[in-house]
Amino acid sequence: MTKTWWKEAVIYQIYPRSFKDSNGDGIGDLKGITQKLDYLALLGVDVLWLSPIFKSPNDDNGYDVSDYCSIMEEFGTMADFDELLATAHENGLKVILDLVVNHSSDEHEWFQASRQSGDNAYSDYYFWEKEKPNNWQSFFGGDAWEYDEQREAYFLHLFTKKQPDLNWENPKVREEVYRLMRFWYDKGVDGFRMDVIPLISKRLGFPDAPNDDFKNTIDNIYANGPRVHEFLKEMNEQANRPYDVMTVGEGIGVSKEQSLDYVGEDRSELNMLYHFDHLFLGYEGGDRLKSSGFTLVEVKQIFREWQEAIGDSGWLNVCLDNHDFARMVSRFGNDQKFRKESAKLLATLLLTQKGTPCIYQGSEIGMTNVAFPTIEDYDDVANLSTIDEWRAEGKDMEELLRRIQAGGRDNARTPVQWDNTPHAGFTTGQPWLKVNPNYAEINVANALADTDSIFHYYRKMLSFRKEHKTFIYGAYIEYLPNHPAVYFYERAAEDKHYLILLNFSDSTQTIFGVPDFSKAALLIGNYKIIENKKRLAPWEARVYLLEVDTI
Ligand code: ISL
Ligand code: CA
Repeated sequence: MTKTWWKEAVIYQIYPRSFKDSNGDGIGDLKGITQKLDYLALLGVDVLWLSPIFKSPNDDNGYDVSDYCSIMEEFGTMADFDELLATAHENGLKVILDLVVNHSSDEHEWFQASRQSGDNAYSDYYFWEKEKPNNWQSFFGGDAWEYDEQREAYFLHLFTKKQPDLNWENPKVREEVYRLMRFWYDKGVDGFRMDVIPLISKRLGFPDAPNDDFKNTIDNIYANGPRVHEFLKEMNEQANRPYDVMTVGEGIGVSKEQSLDYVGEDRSELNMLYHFDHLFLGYEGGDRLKSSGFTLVEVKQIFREWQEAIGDSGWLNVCLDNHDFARMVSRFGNDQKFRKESAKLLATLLLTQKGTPCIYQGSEIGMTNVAFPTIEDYDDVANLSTIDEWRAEGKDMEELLRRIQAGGRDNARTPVQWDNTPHAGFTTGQPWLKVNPNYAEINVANALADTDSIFHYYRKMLSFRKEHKTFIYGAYIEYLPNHPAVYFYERAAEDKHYLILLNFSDSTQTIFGVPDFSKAALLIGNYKIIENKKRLAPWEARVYLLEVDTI
C-alpha cells in the first residue's frame, strides 16, 4: 500500500457558523477561526475541513452557494480567508474546503440566467422539464421538481427548492467546476471535501423512485449514476492532478461493494470517502427523525465489513458524527453518567480504526446533544417539511420535538462552548442558534485546565497515533464480533501488534477471547486506576502493545 500524507493526517471539521464569532453579530466567522488556530494546533490535528464559506443566501447554511469564488458576507472577506490560510499553514495545518457542486443556490447567476429562457448560454446548466417527469422526492421532504413561472418549466432539486441540481451532462458546467477548484488550489488550498458527490450523475430516463424507503431511493436512483466515475476521473485530470491535494467524498448512497470504484488506488477518482452505514444506523429509510435504535454488534459488523471490502486497495475516511448528525457521545456513548469515559473511548475508536479520521468540532471536549424546549428553538431547514406535515395531519408535536431532540442536525450545530461566560464565549451578541445550556460545565477553558480532560486525552491519542504508524497502515483484526458489549481488535504490522479493548457498556466486562497480553505494556487508557488485566470498567478503553513473540 502506498504511503501518503493524507492517509497519515487527522482531519478536524469546522462548521464556521458555529465555531467562533469575532465581531458580535452572533455568527461564527473566518476571523474567529483564525483566532483559534493555536488551539487547533495544540490539539494536534493536521487538516481543517471548513464547511462552506462561499457566498450564499444560507437557505441550507452555505450548502447553497451563489458564488463559488467569493466569501459569504457574514463570514468575512477574501482577505480574511487569505489570512486564515496563511496562518494555518504557518501552524502546520492544512485547509480543505467544501465543494458543493451537485447543486448551486437558485440565487447563483447561472440559475438566474438559466430560468430566463430555453435558448441562452445557461439554459442547460440545470435540469428543466416541461412536464414533471417522475415522482422524485427531495431529501428534505416534498417534491424534487419545482415549477418556475419564468421558464414555464420544472427544475430538479434533490435538496431544497433553493438548491437546484447542476446538470453535469453539460461540459460547460463541468469546466466551471474545474475552474473554481483551480481558483482555490492556486490560492494554496489543500483539497476538498465533496458534498453528495455520488449524486452528480443523474439517471436521465428519470425512472420513478420506489418511494417505499427513501434510503433505497438514494442508493439506487439518486446515487452512483451512469457517468459518475467518468466525471470524477475527468475532475482529477482537469483540476486535481497538478496539485498535491486531498479529496474526501461524502459517500452517501455508496455501498461497500461499490466503494472501491470511487477510492481504489488504481482509479484516479477520490482519495477516500466516508460512508453512511453506521451514520444511518437505526434511522428508518435514512430518516434521522425515525429512529429505532441499534446495537454494538451492528456497528462492529459495519466497520469490519467495510475494512474487508476496502482491504489494501483503497482508503476510507472515518467519522462518528458531523454537522448532519447527532453528537457522537450522545449517539454511540453515554452522555450522562459516563460522558467523559465514553467520549474518550470513542476517541480511542476513532483514532485507531483504519482510515483517515475526522473529528467534528466540539467532540474533543465531549459536547453533547441539546434538548431545546420548543420546536421554534430549532433552525434546520431539513426539519421544515416534516413540521408542516405533522401540523397538517394533527399529529403529536411533542413527539416530533422529542425526535428532533434525539436525531436533528442542530445537535451538532449549537455553538462551540469556549468558556463559562454568557453564550459560552462564542459571541458577545445573540448567537444564531442557542448555546447548549451545559456550557457552564462543558467548555474549552475547563478542558484546557484539567489534565485529565477529554481534550487532553485526544491530544495524547493524536500524538500517539503519529508516533505509531501501525495505526495507519497496519491490518485490522477483530475479536468476539458477536459480543454485545465489548469491541476488541488489533492493528497489526509485521513488527508490532496493538490490542485495543473497548467496553461499550455501563457495567464491568470480562476480557477474554483475545491474544495473551499478560506481558504487554499499556500504552494508553481512559481510567487512572491500576489496571486489572481480567476486567474492563464501564466505558473503559485501553490500548496495549503486544510483544511480537507472545503472539
Ligand atoms: O441531512 C440529511 C437529511 O436530512 C442527510 O441525508 C444529508 O442531506 C446528506 O447527508 C447530504 O448532506 C450534505 O448535503 C446537503 C447538506 O444539507 C448537508 O449539510 C451536507 O452535509 C445538501 O448540500
Ligand atoms: Ca461574526
